[in-house]
Amino acid sequence: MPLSQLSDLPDWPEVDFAEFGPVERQPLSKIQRLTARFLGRNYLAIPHVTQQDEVDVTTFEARRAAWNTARPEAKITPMAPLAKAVVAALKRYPKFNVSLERDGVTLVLKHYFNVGIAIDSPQGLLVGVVREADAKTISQIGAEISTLAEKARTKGLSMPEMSGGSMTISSLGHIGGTGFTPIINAPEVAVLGVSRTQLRPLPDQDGQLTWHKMLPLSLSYDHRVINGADAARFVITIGEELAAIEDFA
Ligand code: CAO
Repeated sequence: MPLSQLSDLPDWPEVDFAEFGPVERQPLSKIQRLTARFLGRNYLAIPHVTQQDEVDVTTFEARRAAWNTARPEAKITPMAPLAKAVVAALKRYPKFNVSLERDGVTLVLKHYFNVGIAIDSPQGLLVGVVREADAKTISQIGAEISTLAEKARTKGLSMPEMSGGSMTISSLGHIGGTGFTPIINAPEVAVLGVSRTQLRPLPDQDGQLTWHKMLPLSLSYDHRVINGADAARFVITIGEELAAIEDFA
């Protein structure tokens, strides 16, 4: 279709569903209505590409399990270490910690490291922001994510609690999936999707198969600002950073 015809899309189909069987109508919640508008805009306005990869979390998961066994009262899920790993990757690849201004030609380079966390609430999807994640420990970030998630699911989050992110993490790892294509939370330029850790047999140097825990990561990025090679390196860095974590305090 020629570009000039993009605005010449057919009208949304108007269907009498009752013709096919019993139906009922339900309005979207306030949050769903807002999210639908923003997600729709971001999906249409940003040229998304999603880098799909798996990082080896065998060592990371062994250390996390040992930590959680020793301190069941201070259990750590993968989210807070992932936020720390994202901060490290943002430091290494600052072109991910930017926003494109409305003029489309000016980049805002951010010197702060605020990580957004997508939270599934009964009213809809919300993103709570952990500010200054670079200055916080994994435990502190974990506690903050729990507080944000609890608040999002009960009272909802205020605008300041949802604003100012450098980049967002959206995890479906507690449910399942092997990959997905998350939509960028504009004006951020990338979002990290996390799926469920999988056990995979992989050949070692001698060709013997050994079991590895592999974490599927899906990094959607704004291709106006970020190139595929950068995205591939960014995801690999996250794997390296997770593997380097020894202390979950
Ligand atoms: N692989 C395997 N298990 C995982 C995992 C992964 N990638 N990520 C988390 N888990 C496990 C946790 O370790 C925890 O295990 P235990 O019950 O054995 O302790 C369990 O899943 C539940 O984790 P959780 O959901 O309570 O906590 P979390 O820190 O992983 O996530 C939160 C918190 C708020 C991010 C999450 O609950 C949530 O709301 N995610 C939804 C995000 C979403 O809907 N995104 C939208 C996608 S696109 O529309």
